[in-house]
Amino acid sequence: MNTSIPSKQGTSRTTAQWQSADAAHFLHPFTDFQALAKKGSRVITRADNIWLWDSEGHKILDAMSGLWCVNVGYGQKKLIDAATRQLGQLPFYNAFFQTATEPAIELAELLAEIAPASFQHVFFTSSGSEANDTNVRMVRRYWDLLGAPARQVIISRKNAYHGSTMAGASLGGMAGMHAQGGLPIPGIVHIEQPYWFENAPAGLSRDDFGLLAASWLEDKIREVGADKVAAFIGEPVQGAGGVIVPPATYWPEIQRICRRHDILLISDEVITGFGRTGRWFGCETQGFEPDLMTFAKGVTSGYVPLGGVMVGERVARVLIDQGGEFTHGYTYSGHPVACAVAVANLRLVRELGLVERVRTDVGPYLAQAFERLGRHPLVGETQTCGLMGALLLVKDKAGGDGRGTPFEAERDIGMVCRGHCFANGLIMRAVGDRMIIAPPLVITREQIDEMAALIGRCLDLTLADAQRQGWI
Ligand code: PXG
Repeated sequence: MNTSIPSKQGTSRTTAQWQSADAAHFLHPFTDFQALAKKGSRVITRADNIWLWDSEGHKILDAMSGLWCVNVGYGQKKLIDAATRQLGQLPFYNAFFQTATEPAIELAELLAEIAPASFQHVFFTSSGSEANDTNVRMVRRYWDLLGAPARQVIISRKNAYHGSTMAGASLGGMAGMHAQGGLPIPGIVHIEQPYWFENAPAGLSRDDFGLLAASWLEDKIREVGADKVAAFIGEPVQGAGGVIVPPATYWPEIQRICRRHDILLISDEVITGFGRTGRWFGCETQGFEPDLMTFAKGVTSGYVPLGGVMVGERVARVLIDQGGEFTHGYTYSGHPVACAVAVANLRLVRELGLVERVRTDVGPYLAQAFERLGRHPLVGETQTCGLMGALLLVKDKAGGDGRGTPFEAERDIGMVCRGHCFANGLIMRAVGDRMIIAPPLVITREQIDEMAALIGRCLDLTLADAQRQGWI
């Protein structure tokens, strides 16, 4: 019999005991193992709506929806019931060998219904990374079948995030990731990102910069040779890169360039999918029509792992009509429990009208709140798109050529600010000097006010630190 007495938070060990077992055995993702072992993890024990509680009983506002995924918020009974029901009825069966399960079929049908009309097919994976690996194999297979096997190269962007597998990390443009393990793999090349603050020449309007940044794709296509390029991949709004919303001119021009050179266009919707930007998919908000879409995270609101690729008609027709066997797939492609949760989740998103709510209500409300935060002396620019937002911390708002003077990199001002968020019951991400949020889509206006007040307080504390240290 287990005689240990639960602590007041209802867990069976003290925080120190959890931390010591964690340090002894658990290698965390994207973590300096030694530094974390010394410091000790924060142990999250339960959650409800937009709130988390840690093992010390602290209540925390989760402005990151877990990791950009808990779109319907925590504790949704319909998702819990769907998982429980499916676990009881059929916890697993595969989709290999000419079999299928009911939830996987139902989800494929539902995804085809909510996606833009040209998307009638889906390939399931368990994560966004696996889905992007699928994209690499699928687009190369497509060109092979069309008698153009030389079309192998995939063009992506610096500071993109497309996952952590060999192909996912290669498609991504994170220098720190490429520095480990001999990446990128062959056949993946990168162009500069459409980040106005860092990459726009002085004096250029945002719209003109959007066209310029898109033209870098055409330059790269010419350099590689169009007959060698399979696809271009991008996030409609860069997420992990710092919530970088491109100028409105960017994506339509990217689409024109892809069409001009007959290159497939992949929209990585892992973060932007399922309502985050105020449409079902981010490409709809940004005004382009991709050939393939990567999804994960919000498809189940993160309750269980699931990802996949939505395959548009252009690619689907070739793979289906003249493809023969596509030698690719995972044990958990179409996992019945994951698919059952996804079906319940997407129905709930519909029932609650969350996509519309982001577009017409809480999205614009967040934009206003961020505009006000933009008046803070530390904030150089603010950007939002639906329920994604970024605040750029600068040393001098009026400096530079009007865009603001950045802090010296060694100040790590984003981490200073993130520390204050941690200590004040708010989870925000720091990407360099950009402080970013992506709260659950169920967040209310009152909760946005509460979040903005917390952000304001953390900005004040950060400013006080910077002044005390003589950084400004
Ligand atoms: N594409 C995009 C656009 C993503 O944001 C992936 C692919 C990979 O998905 P999986 O499920 O394999 O993780 C992602 C994941 C961060 C952070 O700190 C972002 C992600 C993952 C982990 C951390 O912002 N995005």
